[in-house]
Amino acid sequence: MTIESAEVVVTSPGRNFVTLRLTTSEGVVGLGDATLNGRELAAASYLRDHVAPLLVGRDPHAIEDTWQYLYRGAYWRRGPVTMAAIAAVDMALWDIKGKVAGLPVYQLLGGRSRRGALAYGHASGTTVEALVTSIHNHLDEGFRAIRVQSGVPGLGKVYGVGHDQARGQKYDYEPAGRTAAPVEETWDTAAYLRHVPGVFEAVRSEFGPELPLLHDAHHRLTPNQAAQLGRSLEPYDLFWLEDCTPGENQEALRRVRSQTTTPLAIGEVFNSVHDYQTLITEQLIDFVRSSVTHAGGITAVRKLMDFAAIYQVRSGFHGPTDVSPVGMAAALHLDVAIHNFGIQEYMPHSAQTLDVFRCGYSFVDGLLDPGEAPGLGVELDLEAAAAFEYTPAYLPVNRLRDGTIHDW
Ligand code: CS2
Ligand code: MG
Repeated sequence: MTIESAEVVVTSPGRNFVTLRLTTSEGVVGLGDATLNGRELAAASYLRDHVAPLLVGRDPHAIEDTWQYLYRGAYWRRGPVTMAAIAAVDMALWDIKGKVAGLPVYQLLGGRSRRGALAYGHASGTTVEALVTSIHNHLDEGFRAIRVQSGVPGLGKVYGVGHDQARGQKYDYEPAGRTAAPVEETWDTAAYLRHVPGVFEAVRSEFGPELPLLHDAHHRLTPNQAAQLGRSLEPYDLFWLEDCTPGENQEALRRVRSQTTTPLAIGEVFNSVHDYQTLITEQLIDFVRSSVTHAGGITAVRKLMDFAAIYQVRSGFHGPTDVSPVGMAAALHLDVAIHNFGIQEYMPHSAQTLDVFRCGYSFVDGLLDPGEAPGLGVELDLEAAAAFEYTPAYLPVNRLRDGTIHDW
């Protein structure tokens, strides 16, 4: 059996997705996700123009060799575009291998280590009252862990806060705006640091001490500000504080870690184990945030998590709607198989998206499960996909009140 065709499908059912579709000489189809929010066409071109021609004729079972061939053979290593493209190939090959074996991918990764993957949902509100309603909505939907994001008095739109929902309304927040250029938002760290502890005080008094609560600072703080926030949130016993400070400077986390016991999660913008090396070996973080889509695929993320296990660092894979259902499925197969699982982010995709990507995974009683279909368990409806043309969409840009560009 060989790879007979490699097709890149860019579709946009409500938001843009990049999917690699491999077909073997025996007609087995494998899918992989290469969606890079705001830079989708770069990943699509890397795959279509530079990788797809090299795949035709290769043995689809040679997953490790293909990964090394694409990583070392590119010469220019790492980076979000390269690693999303390699991830898509890797996922598609695992999908094929599972389908040929007649087994769900998690069985090829060592079988189940747990009944299902604990998921967390995204609650938000422009006010504390709206946030409380959103948390109730997520509990009603079956979530047993909740990410809490709030508006900040005096600021307009801020990261992670969708439109306020009434009781029973579903959360919907796609940050990438379909505009010719990124929307600009205003940020004020001091106002945010003053406001957040009170938000968690209100949430804890409404929902009690046991509900696992998470918060995403989205790369916006200096190490010292991150330490200040981590310490101010200790009374509220967070499951994790995410992206408290830009993690590229891994040593910066030494300062944060020395000042607070609030658990730390970092890495959704990382794409290689090298981005984590100091963070993991010095135990500066508690959770690895990469998605399978952005960090080189199942092969690479499994190795990353085996490395993290030595230092008792657990998984918390990135799972927003800009990871496609194929990327989410790939994460779920790892989630149920690896020993050092932590939690799985889960922003349910829209009905429009699920008309294009037919998924075999499920969310029941707070747990996600990849299902028992052979391979990854997701099918791509090409006809439905063709109905949704790519539309440029950009993530917002943040500026401080004086106009200085800041991390969004
Ligand atoms: C966020 C992401 O889910 C998260 O933790 O940081 O939603 C992030 O904003 C988006 O993936 C950007 O496309
Ligand atoms: Mg995040």
